[in-house]
Amino acid sequence: MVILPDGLHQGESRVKVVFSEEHRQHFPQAELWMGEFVTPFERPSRMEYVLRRLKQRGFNDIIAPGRLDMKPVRKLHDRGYLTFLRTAWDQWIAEGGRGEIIPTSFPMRRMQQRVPRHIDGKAGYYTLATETAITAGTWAAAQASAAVALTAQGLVAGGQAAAFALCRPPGHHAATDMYGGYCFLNNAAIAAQAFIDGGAERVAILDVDFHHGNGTQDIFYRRSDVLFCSLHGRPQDAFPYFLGYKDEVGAGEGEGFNVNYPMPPETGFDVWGRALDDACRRIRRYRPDALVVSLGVDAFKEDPISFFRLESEDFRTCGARIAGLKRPTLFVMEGGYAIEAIGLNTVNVLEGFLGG
Ligand code: 6XA
Ligand code: ZN
Repeated sequence: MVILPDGLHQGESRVKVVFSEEHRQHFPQAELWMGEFVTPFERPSRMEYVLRRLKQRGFNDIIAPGRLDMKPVRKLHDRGYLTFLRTAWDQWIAEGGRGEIIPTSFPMRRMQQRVPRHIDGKAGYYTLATETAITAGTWAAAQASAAVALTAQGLVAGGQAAAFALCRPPGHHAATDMYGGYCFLNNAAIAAQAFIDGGAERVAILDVDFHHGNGTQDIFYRRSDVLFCSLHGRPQDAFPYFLGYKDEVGAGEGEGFNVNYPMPPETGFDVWGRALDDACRRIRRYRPDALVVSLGVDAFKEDPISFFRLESEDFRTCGARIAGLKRPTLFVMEGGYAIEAIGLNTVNVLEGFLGG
């Protein structure tokens, strides 16, 4: 039997998975993509592909989340923002909304940053991108997704070496008071906060999703108790476009605790892997009590909305390098849209982590 970091035994103890069927309540019909309304890339069936592969590979310990503890959520997200998410659909319907909520006006340069009363304006105030529609069940699904993250976090805080929060909708673009990029509540950030609230002094978040984790960066930008490292498509060319540069290093107390690795189109594992190694070195030096991995697999070469060139096997190497950090580790699902391959790529990270 191979003894893995921090008490994981290969073949004996697989990573526990937390998952909720409630994600289905969020199923927008349309996403505005290059001038057309298309079926959203972030769709419920993504979860089926991941679950199928998990089960095929023996990850059978799949549990439902407990009730959502709003305490860490309220610590990180703005109160008005949470009220907006909870009430948006009803207000939209009451004010004549017919389809899904897609705002049309935004508080841009030199305009007022005051929350309007009208739902179109309010949604415009709280969003960072219009591809993400809000539907009747969005708030329920977002809460369930955060509950998935917190339940998995509880397993790790309780002594499990690792757990996988199979979250949908994803979270890393959700800022203190903004939704977008398919995200509403920042699941990884909420889990990191829960580690801190449970007594951790330092938590590292490693974001390997193709897109910059602007929301996570925003939430922890002035804090030194959470180190944030993000590998992503450079903002000149990739969503979310307006954050994710190398010179964003944190501010105040948080200076030096935000590390961005923006990379150009066509980046393959040679360059991406070096960035990962650098992030791992920084995380090791930081000596976190726990590690949260924002696990998107859209760095894959066939992802339809991304431009890196990772192969499926590279995700295994990625998992192995994360295991090398020897920290209690929580994996939190983010993006990945090459639908047939997201199961394989996600499970490869977990298997690489387990040493297989
Ligand atoms: C919008 C692209 C949203 C990307 C969402 C994502 N055109 N984030 O995968 O990780
Ligand atoms: Zn992504």
